[in-house]
Amino acid sequence: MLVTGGAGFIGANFVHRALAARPGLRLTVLDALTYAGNRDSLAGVADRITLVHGDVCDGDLVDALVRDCDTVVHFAAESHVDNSLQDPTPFLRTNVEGTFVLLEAVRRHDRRLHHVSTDEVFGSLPLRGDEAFTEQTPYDPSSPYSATKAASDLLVRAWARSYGVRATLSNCANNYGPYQNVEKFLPRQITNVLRGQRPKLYGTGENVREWTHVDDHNDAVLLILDAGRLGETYLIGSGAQWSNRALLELTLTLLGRPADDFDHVPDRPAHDLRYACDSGKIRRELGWRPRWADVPDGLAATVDWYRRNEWWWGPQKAETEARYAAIGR
Ligand code: NAD
Ligand code: TDX
Repeated sequence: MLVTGGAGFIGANFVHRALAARPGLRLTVLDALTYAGNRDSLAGVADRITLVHGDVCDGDLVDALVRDCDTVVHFAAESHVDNSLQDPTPFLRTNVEGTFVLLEAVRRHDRRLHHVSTDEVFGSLPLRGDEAFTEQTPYDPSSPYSATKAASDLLVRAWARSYGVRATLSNCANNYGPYQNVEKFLPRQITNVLRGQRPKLYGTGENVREWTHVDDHNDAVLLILDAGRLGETYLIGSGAQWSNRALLELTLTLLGRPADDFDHVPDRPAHDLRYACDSGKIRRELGWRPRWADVPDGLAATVDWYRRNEWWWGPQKAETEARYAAIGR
């Protein structure tokens, strides 16, 4: 198996999970080790994998790696909305061109591909109401990040239809869990509190996200690899919708701080109001169920992980907060 972006948050958790689930698996990670990639996330399994430090846009390298595997799981991406608003260039390159390069290699060598994507491609739902995205919802991305993910999804669908590439796609809701970069909402707030800094809430904090534990996401990916129908898209989400404000208050409480001990900062431009996925298809067809359906339990475990693993997140923290300070958030 070739895992692109396997030194990132979801990819590294996937590598751990896939090796545990499939003891004989031979696994290669292709990762450019950008600011978001971290060898330390793979420390416990370093002797069981091959880590190739390289770029998914490098056609010759990708061709050789794809030729030598049966299955490709594609996580590699630029993944942070705020960064995409500051400079979209690497998003176009990695998310669009990188997926194109991979698709061409998969096509040449007739390999199985699973493409990992996000519910952000569908845009924003109204704040109130119980509407949710489905596999049929038209794409309507708001940010440069989600627009490039949407483009990559459409390339995968077209390569499956036009060339018979054996591909599946998944669009998952917001993930949380170990090894998530401290630029993202929950790790940023948890590590702020652990460092004695006040958490930062964008705008009013009424925006709603559906929080899915990274292990539940990765179990879904493993199920799709085993039994997903080729050419199909599967939406993945725990069903647990939380406003940013409510989740921040819970985080503060878990860390023993008053629930209102945070700062409001200016809102993100084009800030999507609400995401929610109807994951009925993967539940019905593949029997997927989230094991961490209860966010307070999953968040408590995640807070505990960040408490115990400052060696992992400490080196990223100052630079990340300096980037936020530069944009006033
Ligand atoms: P991440 O930013 O933590 O990790 C991305 C990884 O890709 C890093 O290891 C980075 O070094 C690597 N990478 C970046 N550019 C590369 C390049 N040109 N060549 C090779 N490797 C490169 O991201 P994540 O949160 O783990 O997200 C992984 C995937 O899951 C992305 O495709 C993202 O769109 C999708 N996704 C994320 C979430 C979420 O909540 N984080 C939810 C749904 C879907
Ligand atoms: O400091 C913050 N304060 C804050 O209020 C940060 C970093 C974020 N927020 C808000 C913005 C969002 O409404 O919290 C919410 C979550 O923010 P992010 O962690 O940046 O996630 P989001 O923009 O929702 O996108 C995430 O989920 C979908 C991932 O980063 C994407 O890669 C994934 O595709």
